[in-house]
Amino acid sequence: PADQEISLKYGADRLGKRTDDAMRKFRDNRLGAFIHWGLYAIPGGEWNGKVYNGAAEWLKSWAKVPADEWLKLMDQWNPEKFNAKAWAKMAKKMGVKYVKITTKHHEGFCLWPSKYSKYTVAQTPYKKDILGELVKAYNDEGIDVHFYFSVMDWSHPDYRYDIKSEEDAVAFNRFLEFTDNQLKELATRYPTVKDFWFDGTWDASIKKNGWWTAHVEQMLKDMLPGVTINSRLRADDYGKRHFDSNGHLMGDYESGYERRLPDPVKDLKVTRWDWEACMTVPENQWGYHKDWSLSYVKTPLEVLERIVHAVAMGGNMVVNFGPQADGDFRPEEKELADAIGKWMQKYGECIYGCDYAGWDKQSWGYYTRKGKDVYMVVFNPPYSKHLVIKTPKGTKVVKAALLDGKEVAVKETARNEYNVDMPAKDPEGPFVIKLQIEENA
Ligand code: JFZ
Repeated sequence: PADQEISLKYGADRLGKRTDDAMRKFRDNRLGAFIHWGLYAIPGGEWNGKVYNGAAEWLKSWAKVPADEWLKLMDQWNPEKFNAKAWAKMAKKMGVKYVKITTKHHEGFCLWPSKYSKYTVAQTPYKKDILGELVKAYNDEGIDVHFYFSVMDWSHPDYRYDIKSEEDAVAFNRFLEFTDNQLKELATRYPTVKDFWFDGTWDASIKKNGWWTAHVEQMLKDMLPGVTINSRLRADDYGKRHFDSNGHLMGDYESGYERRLPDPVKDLKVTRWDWEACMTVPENQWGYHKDWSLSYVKTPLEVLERIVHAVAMGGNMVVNFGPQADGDFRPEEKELADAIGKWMQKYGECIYGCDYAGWDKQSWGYYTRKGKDVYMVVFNPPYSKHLVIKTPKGTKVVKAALLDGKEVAVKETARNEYNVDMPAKDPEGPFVIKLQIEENA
């Protein structure tokens, strides 16, 4: 109850989901791609002849490379095969409705010509504004652009991990001002940006400055009406992150699900708020790593299952790509984008604009729902050839059909229990059955 809550200056600004058009678009998009591209793509996980297994975008840290030495990689930044239009076509073909781009990762290198930093694309042999080219190309294909932004910045002398002295406080305040300037610059230069996804906000320095995280959210919302902001930015008065000290989500959507997903039976609480998960294709490589044999690499089918899993629980899924230093994508990523695209082309109706259905999970797969349409997304066809479904009280299934309109038999076997037949022709791979229902029957 509200009267038992503690009062917070920098807690949640709102209870419950946002219902405006911009948020609805964010939610309806459902499938996105992540692009992690920075200097780390050049060494690709190898430094001085040693290959590191850890995430390639963290190589500077694994190999203990000093910032000035790391930033010399800028002299080699010349992605000759980079073609923003080709990237946008690839995304379109994959069926993603939005792309999240690393404007600046922890290393501090900016994909746009920021006037507040020396470490930008403008100071490389390539010179051109990569971010600007991408925003235009994606938008031209009707794809929304979201900005990833790391607050933690290894290139900046004023960054602090903690505030332990007056000197730290002064330096860090300068750093926060620099960050505000960069964010204002991004919002001004690229006003079609739909979302800011903050990262690198876990240090004590930021947790002690919860006011600043609330201020940044407000600042961007004032500049860009409708913009969405992830929960990872925020810390409240007590340094509590994502959810404030009263347990309320801060920002517009939860961004804590990373390389993992909520349990489809036990974690149904996530259906009460908006959330977005993101995933890597190898175990944990966001930036380009030259050796993908060092960890398990998910198959397109496994990626697809995670996409459906997220949507079935009212979340979005963002699949990561780590482009090569030459501006092209590795073959595995091209194949993955193609495979997902082929499936989305055929079955996307059960993803875009869909939400949690509210029906009990069955072992054959997942339900999604759009209005009165309930979709069965079948990953594990049972030997019995009968797909068991259990409907909520008062809900009747009157018809079941494949997305091409071909009906499949559905039989009531008990109260609120049905058997849906497998299609006559083996669909080979995950397929979708659309149910026509009657409620309060
Ligand atoms: C961060 C970055 O450090 C990483 O390089 C990548 O950009 C990823 C998308 O975000 O890594 C995190 C951040 C948060 C969690 C885990 C890894 N988390 O909340 O579990």
